[in-house]
Amino acid sequence: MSAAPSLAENGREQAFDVVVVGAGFAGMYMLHRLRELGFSVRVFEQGSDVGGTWYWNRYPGARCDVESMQYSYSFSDELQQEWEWSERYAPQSEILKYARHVAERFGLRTDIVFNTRIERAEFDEGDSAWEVTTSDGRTVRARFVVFATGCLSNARMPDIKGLAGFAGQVYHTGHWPHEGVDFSGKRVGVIGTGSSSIQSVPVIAEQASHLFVFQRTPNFSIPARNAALTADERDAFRRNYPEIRRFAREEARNGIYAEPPDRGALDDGENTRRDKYEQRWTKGGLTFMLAYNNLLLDKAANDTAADFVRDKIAEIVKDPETARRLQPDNHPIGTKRICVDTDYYAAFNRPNVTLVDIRSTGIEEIRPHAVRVAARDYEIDALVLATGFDAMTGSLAKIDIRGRGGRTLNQKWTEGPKTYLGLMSEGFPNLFIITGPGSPSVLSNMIVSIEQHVDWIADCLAFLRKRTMTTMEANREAEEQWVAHVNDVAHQTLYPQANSWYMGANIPGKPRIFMPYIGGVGAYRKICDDVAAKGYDGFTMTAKAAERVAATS
Ligand code: N01
Repeated sequence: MSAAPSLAENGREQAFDVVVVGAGFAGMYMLHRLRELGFSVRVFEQGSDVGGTWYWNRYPGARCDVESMQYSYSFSDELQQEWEWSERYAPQSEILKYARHVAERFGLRTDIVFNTRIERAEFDEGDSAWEVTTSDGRTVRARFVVFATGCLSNARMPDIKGLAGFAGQVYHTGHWPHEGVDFSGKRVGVIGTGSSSIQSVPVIAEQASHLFVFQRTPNFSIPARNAALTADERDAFRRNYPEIRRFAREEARNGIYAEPPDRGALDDGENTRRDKYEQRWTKGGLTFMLAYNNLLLDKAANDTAADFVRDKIAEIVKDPETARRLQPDNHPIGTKRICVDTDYYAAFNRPNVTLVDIRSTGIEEIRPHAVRVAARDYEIDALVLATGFDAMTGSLAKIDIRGRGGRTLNQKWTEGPKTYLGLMSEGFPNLFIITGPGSPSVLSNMIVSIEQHVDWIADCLAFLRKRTMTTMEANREAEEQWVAHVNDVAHQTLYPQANSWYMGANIPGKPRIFMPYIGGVGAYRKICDDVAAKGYDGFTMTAKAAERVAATS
C-alpha cells in the first residue's frame, strides 16, 4: 500500500488544479480520470479508507440491491474481467474489498488524504479559485472543486425524547462500528423499516434473544434471491459486457441491464398479469418494477403490482394481524425506494420477533432500558436506529460552501436544491457535484451515473484547459429551465404521491421538492452529451482577467 499524502508542507498552503471531496466510488474514479489527463488533484476523505457508503454502512445484512456484476466499474475492461464477485448481490465487506482493490490497482492512495473532513470551501472571485479548509484548519487552493460526497451519506439521528438517556448501546445503520456488534442473548430494538432495517432485521433476529421492530411506515420489499454466482454466470456477464454496459448506459432508465417491459399492466388479463408478477417475484430484485411499463405512471396499473406484493406478505406472515400491519397502504409501490430483502417478512414468524406499530402513536419516549409506545415499555438492551439519511443535499449542507459574493449554498438552496443538470449551481463557479440533485443519481444504478458524471466533468475540464478558460458557471436561465423540467417530469409520475426521502419528506423543515431526475439515465446522458457538443450550452466560460465571453452561442 502506498503512503497517503500529507498536507503538512511547512504550513504553506498547497495548490492543485482540482480538489475532490470524498473517496467513495465517485471520488476514486474522478481522481483516476483527472490524473490520466495530467491534472494535479488532491482528494479529501473523512473516513480512514476508500469506499464511501460501503465504508460506513456495515450493519448486519448490508449488501447491494443491484447485482454486483452490474454494480461495478466499467471503465477498465481488465478490472471487470478479472474481479471475481462471489454472490449475485455482494455483501458490504466484499464491495469494500473491491473498492480497496481499485484503489491499489490504480495507485489512487497517493493522492487521497484520509481522516480529513472538508469544513469550508470559499470561491475567491479575484483569483477564480476555491480555498478549501480542512477539519484540522489547513487550507488548500484549487481552480476547481468536485463534491463526490454521496447521496446517502449524512446519517439522520431521530429527534426522540429520551434518546440521549438510553443506558445501552445505540447504533445507527449508517455509522456501524468497524469491529461489528454481537447481539447474542440481547433484547434489541430496531427503529425504522426502510432498506437498512429490512436487510438487518433477519440477521439480528438470528442473534438476539428478542427483537422489537418499531414501524412507522410499512415498505414494499421484494426477495433478493441472493445466491452464489457460478463460474458460468460470471463468464456470461464477462463475455457480454460490451452490450450489457452499453444498454445500461444508453437505453435503461435506471442503468440496469434487464429485459424492458413492452406493455402496460392493464393490457393483460388478470391471470397473465399474475403470472408475470410471479415470474418477477421468483427472479427477485429491483427489476420487479419492470414487469410493466406504466407501473409508475398509472395508479390503477400500480395497484395491481401493489396488491400482488400485499398478497405475498399475507401468504408469508402467519399471524394475520402482523401481516396486515406489514402491508404498505399509504403509497404506490415503487414511489419510495423499493426494498430488496432476504427473509424479511418471514422473520416475523419467529417467536423472538415482534412488530410494534408506531404509526398512530409514535414513540412516546426512550427510557434508560426501554422504548415506550402507547404507555407500554418494550424492554431492550441495545437500540438500532435504521432511520435513514438527509439524502442528496445533507452532506453538502454540512459544509460551509460560499460562492460569488460570499453567498452560501445553503442560502441559495433554502427552497430546495437548484442545479443545472445536477452538475453545477449558478453562483458557484468551478464547483461540480457528482450525482447531484437534478440528475438521475439515486433512481439509477449509482455506478453507471457516477461514471457518466465523472467522464462529463473530466472532458469538460480538458475542454476548459485547451481553451485557456479559467471559470465555468451555470447560467441562471438554463438552471431555472432545468429545475422546472426536473419538476415537470416528476409530476408526470406517481413518485410525488409518497412522503419519501426523494422529496425531502423525512427531514422536518426540508423543502418538499422531488430531487432526482426521473427522465432516465439514457435520456439524461444524451442531454448532457448534447450540451457538451454545443460547447457547453447553458454554461458561461471565461478566461481569467478577461471580459466574460460565452464559450458558445
Ligand atoms: O432509510 P429510509 P434507510 N421514528 O429513510 C423511519 C439506500 N440503501 O437507511 O418512512 C420512527 O429508507 C422511517 O419511517 P417513515 C436506499 O436507497 C440501499 O433504510 O419516515 N421511525 C423509515 O421507516 C434506501 O432507500 C441499500 O415513516 C422513524 C426508516 O426510519 C436509502 O439508502 C441498503 C423515525 C428510514 O428509512 C435509505 O434507506 C440500505 C422516527 N423518528 C439503504 N425517523 C442497498 O441495498 C425515521 N424513521 C444498496
